[in-house]
Amino acid sequence: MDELDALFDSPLPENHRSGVVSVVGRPNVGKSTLINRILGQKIAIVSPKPQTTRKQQLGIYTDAQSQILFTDTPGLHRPQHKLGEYMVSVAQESLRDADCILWVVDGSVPPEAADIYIAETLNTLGGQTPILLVLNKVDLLATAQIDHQAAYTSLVASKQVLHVSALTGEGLEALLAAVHDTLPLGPRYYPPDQVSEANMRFIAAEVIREKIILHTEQEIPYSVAVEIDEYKERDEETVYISAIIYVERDTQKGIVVGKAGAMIKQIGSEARVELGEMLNARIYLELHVKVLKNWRSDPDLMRRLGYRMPDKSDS
Ligand SMILES: Nc1nc2c(ncn2[C@@H]2O[C@H](COP(=O)(O)OP(=O)(O)OP(=O)(O)O)[C@@H](O)[C@H]2O)c(=O)[nH]1
Ligand SMILES: [Mg+2]
Repeated sequence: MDELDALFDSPLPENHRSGVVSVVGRPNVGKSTLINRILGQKIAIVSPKPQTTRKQQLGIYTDAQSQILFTDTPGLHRPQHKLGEYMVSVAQESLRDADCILWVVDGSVPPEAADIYIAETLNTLGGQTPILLVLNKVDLLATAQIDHQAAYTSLVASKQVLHVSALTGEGLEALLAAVHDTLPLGPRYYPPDQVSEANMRFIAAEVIREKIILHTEQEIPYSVAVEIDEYKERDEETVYISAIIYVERDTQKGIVVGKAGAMIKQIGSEARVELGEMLNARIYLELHVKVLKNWRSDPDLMRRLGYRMPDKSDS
């Protein structure tokens, strides 16, 4: 808290820097984990399964010298349905406005086809924007093991390589310093205590979706969308949330509900605990499961669920 007070109280130095940092990489390399770790709190959901993040999300990091606006993006991959196309376009859009790009890779494994595809995308940007190559998950490398730095650096014209572990925090100070150096001089755009732009309805839907991803297998994590249809602060200590979980098929509904409702109870109780801690309130959470046939292939249904294609126009 003292640190935060100091940020509010002291004037900005003349050489204060700020800017937008696009965090891209293939699914599951740890982009969201990295941003949560840098901010010291969870603003983005995380899972061991790929394609967890679906929308661009801002993570605001403030210190005495700089304000860094990290944009977490969906993992870049070859899309197989309209939702995938949407996710990829969100990530590509984020590259356009960035002052700096963090290309996050899993440094514990060699590049995959998806990494090569991303490197090609980055190379078409023509070197206008500085790219930092971030080899994440170095905690998984045994000391004797060689990392895969050379294999990744050969793919892209990146001046700088950072070795980090989003899990342990190793290397993050050096990463922040390197990002700071790429940013232009600029003001503080957000108050120093603000870490995200997301509202509580969105966060609640995401936390519920994370619990579903963690407890389900195969197609279900990818087929689920969560909509908050009621969010009420009943009093200072109590929040009432009613959410609809959409799946694509009747069989999926059966699995998400579970035997005698066991699965949905488990998902609800984990989401309730986490949201309760976040909001420091007692949460009443009601979950309903509905089938919305093949919504991931239907642009109208996707829009209804909040996945709206970014405007392609240049204006
Ligand atoms: N060992 C280890 N695991 C990590 C590290 N960073 C992330 N992970 C794990 O990697 C998995 C994926 O992390 P996410 O942060 O969801 O990955 P992402 O890149 O945001 O994935 P998408 O949103 O699907 O694109 C999770 O199980 C994390 O716990 C790390 O530094 N070390
Ligand atoms: Mg993510």
